[in-house]
Order: sequence, then structure tokens, then C-alpha cells
Amino acid sequence: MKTKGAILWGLNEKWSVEEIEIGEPVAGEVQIRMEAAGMCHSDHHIVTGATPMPSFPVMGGHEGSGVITKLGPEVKGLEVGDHVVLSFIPACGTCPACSAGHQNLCDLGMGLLSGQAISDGTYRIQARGENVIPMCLLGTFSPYMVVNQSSVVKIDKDIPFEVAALVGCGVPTGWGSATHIADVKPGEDVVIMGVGGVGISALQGAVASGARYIFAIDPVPWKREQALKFGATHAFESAAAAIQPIIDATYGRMAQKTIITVGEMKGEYVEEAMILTAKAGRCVVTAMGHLTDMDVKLNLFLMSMLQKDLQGNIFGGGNARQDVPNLLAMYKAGKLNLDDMVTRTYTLEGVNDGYQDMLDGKNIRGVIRYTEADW
Ligand code: CXF
Ligand code: ZN
Repeated sequence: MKTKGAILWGLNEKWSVEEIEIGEPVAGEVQIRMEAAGMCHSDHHIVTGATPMPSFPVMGGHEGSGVITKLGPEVKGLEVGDHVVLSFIPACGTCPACSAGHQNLCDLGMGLLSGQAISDGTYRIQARGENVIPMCLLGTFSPYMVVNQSSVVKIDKDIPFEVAALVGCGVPTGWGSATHIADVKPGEDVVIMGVGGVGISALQGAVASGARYIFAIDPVPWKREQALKFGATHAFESAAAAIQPIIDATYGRMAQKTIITVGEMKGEYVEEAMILTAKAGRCVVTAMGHLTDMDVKLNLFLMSMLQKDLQGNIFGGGNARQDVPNLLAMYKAGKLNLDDMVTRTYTLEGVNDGYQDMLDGKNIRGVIRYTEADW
């Protein structure tokens, strides 16, 4: 079918909204009419080259929600008309990682940025006659998608699409960083470095886990206000500014858990967070750096002598098929605030404005909302 999509043709270019051709769903695939797509920082890492892709053009978007419009052969447990969320990481359900309860580490993740469809290794999207690599095998910046069932999670029909879109990446990544990976316990003190969509989700996970103090760090005043509204007890403009107040509040013990959720990871942030981390505490690195960046600042003496953990993660260490329904159930019960995480909505044609707003610190999450005019 002919439709349109936001395509990137080279490094540091703008997203170009133009005509694309999407193939029919083959075995194990579904066609989805998209309703909403979240604008995650990771798509911007493709623009800057921090996450290098094998080639261009690339189709953006890996957070999204929509309605199934067509089924390919051999699709199980999904029907036309189902409301669904796209998980940025596919889960086959049968590989060793999935079997061990680590769907976030599913073997299918190996081809995440390859653009080659899981079913047959071909490309489902063409633009200007060329094969297009869909971000995370999805490409939610289009009113229609054809994707493998392993990236699709069915949701209840009463969930608003724009909030559903966020549980495909940002929300489970942040929430799981606090609940699964940091394993925040009641009464613990937590530092959140970087308050975007992932940081606010980590913050909500820390609140739900019963944290005592939550120290949010972000250079943007409006984001610090948002952090306080979502349950942070303190907010600081930098890690340096946070040191003395955290010493005072914790009698010098510092925070048991620190979570780095900045838009772009840098090696020096590791030491900044480790200084704020208590003895036997854990520093969780959720933010992504440049693929080739190997340099980390870390006090090796204090790392060992104070018995600190340094732990990475993808998708907050979660399982999409468990965490997506759980998070949406919590949303429905009023225990997870997703509504206020959607700061602004845009048309697909406004995708570059949305990313500019993200870079200007104006959004927790910007969301593309599709309408009749797009389909
Ligand atoms: C990333 C993980 C690595 C590939 C691109 C997407 N995650 C989410 O934002
Ligand atoms: Zn993302």
C-alpha cells in the first residue's frame, strides 16, 4: 500500500515526511493502522549518529499504538480490530533469554537495527524506490505499519492511544529501571539523573516502591517542577549542586539507588552518580551513549571499598508481555500517571518541531497523533 512516513536520509538531516510503499503482511506479521507514536530520544540518536545504522534511509519511530487492520498467515492470539502497543524490543517467547524471563534480551534483538523483517529477512518499506530500515523493526512514524507479531502486545480497548504509545519504550524502561533493576525498597533514597519520559517513569517507579526521598536532577527548571509534581522530594540543577543537600538529608550515607536517565549518556556522568550512591548501593545506567564511546570516569578505589554496584539495562530489565499490561492496569487504577507525561501532541508533519521541543527541554513526551486525514 502507498502511505507516508518520516524518513531520515542521512546524518544530521531533518525527518522528511514523504510517500512510502509498505508491503502486505507475510507469515507472522500484522498490518496496523497507527493512532499514536511517541517521540523518544533514541530516534534522535539515529540523527546524530550516536546510534549508527547500517545504512540510510531509516524510517523513524519505535513507540506506538494502533489497531490491527490485517493479519498475515500463522498469526496467533491477535485479531483484526485489536488495540495494540508496539514494543521496541521483540519477544519470540521461546529463545533462552525469553524462556528465562528476560524478554528484554530476546535473541531477536540481534537484528533490531538491521531493518530486515523477522519473518523472511526482507525489507517491508520502500521510499524513492529504495529499501528503508524501520527503527527497531517498527517505524511508528507512519499512519500504517506491517510488523512481526513478536513486537505486538494486545491492550484493553478503553486505554487512550496516546498514553498506550508510551508503554512501548519510555515508561517500561524508566519504571523497570527503578523497580526491576535498581530494585528500590521501601524507605530507600533514590537519585534520578535526567527528567524526560524515561526519568519521570523511573521516578514514578521509585514512588510506587516506597522510596523515602527522591532527588531529581535536571538542568531545565520546568522539568524540575514536573519532577516535584510527580513525587520527587527534592530537585537540583546538577549533580554537583545535589551533593551537599543529599549529604545533609541522609546524614552522609547518600542514596541507596541512583538511576541515570539523561537523554545522552556521557562517561563523566558515571562518577557524578557514583558519588551520590551509598555504600553497597547501586547505580543504574539506563541512558544510552555513543556506540563507540569507551571512556568512563570512575573512582576505582571507592567503587570497591564502598562495595557499589554499577548496572546497565535495556527496557528496564522487563518483559513486554507482562509489563505492558501491568503498567496499563496501574494506569487504569489511577496508580500510574501517564496522562501528564504527554506534554504535547503533533501531526506527523510536525515531527521535526516535536524533536526541537524535546531538545529545548519543553516536553516530557511529545506524541504524534494520527487522524482520519492521515489514513
Ligand atoms: C533503544 C535501544 C537500542 C536501539 C534503539 C532503541 N531503546 C529505546 O529507546
Ligand atoms: Zn525509546
